[in-house]
This record gives sequence, structure tokens and C-alpha cells, in this order.
Amino acid sequence: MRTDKPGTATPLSGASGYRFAIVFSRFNDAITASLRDGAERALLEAGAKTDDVEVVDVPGAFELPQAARSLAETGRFDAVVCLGCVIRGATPHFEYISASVAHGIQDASGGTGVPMSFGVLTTDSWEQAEERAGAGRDNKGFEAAAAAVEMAQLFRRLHPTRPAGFASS
Ligand code: INI
Repeated sequence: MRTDKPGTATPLSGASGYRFAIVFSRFNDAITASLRDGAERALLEAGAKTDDVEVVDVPGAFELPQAARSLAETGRFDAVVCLGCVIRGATPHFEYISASVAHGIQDASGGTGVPMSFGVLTTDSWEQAEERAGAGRDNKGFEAAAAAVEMAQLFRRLHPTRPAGFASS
């Protein structure tokens, strides 16, 4: 059994032949753009082809589950990486948005059969968000993409003949 955190094992591998979607929210875009960059870095390091990585953006974290489900329902992706940033001090809706995004992504994954990883920062401050969106392998976008690679591989191993997005029809 592996005990390493997603993204900390070196190097990532085995993503050739898999297709990924990255959906990131533009709210707090200075942070989420870094998460997106980290996710792309991880997927390419793992061997995914640029053409096999589709990147889309949505207004805010609240919209992530809707877009992730819609992406999965196309049947074109083996996994979806969800990235966003919700900062406690910035909104009285912090708890609602954070909880609904987490549950929404989980529901979308369960409902479509496509693994989705959670790279949504929920922090108390901008500084905490910056710490988690840096250039290293501890960038939470990088970690979420590494988790997506691992889950895509697991799902294909468990269900080798099943098309992606099987449960959506
Ligand atoms: N969206 C975020 O991604 N992060 C936030 O911190 C945030 N705040 O502070 O409100 C936020 N709000 C927008 C929300 O996600 C939706 O886009 C909006 O409510 C429209 O549905």
C-alpha cells in the first residue's frame, strides 16, 4: 500500500493514453491560475499528452461541480481535476460554498462514474492560499492532478472495458 501524499512521490508516471479535464474557477484567480499551472505540470510530468488535457474555467467554486459533471458526461475524460479557492474572510457564505462544492464534486463523481479530484482551497486567509499554490510539488493543484492520475489508473484497472462516463446515460 502506498502511504505517500498525492504528488509527493517522484516522479509521476503512467498517464499516457488517459484523458483529463481540468476545471478551475476564476474567483481569486491569482491563486487558482497557480493551481491550474500546478495541475498541468503534474499531468505532463505523468506522461499525459497536451492534446489529452482540456482546461475549462468557471466563474466561482460554486460552479465547479456543475461543470465537472458536464465534462464527465461527455464520456471524453478518464478523470476530472477540480480547482478553486474559497477564503473564509472574503465571504459570509464560506461554509455554504465550501460544503456544497465538496459534496457536489463527490456527487458528480459518483453519479457519472468518472473520478474527480478535489483541489479546492478552503483557507482562513489569502496568505494560507498562497502557501498552497506555489511552484513546488506541494501545490494543491499538482496534488489534485496526481490523485486524478492515480484514480484514472485504478478505475481502468478495475473496469478495463467500461467506457469513461458510463453512468451518465
Ligand atoms: N467563489 C469562490 O470560488 N471563492 C470565494 O471565495 C467566493 N466568495 O468569497 O464568495 C466565491 N463566490 C462566488 C461563488 O462561487 C459563485 O460563483 C457565485 O455565487 C455565483 O453562483
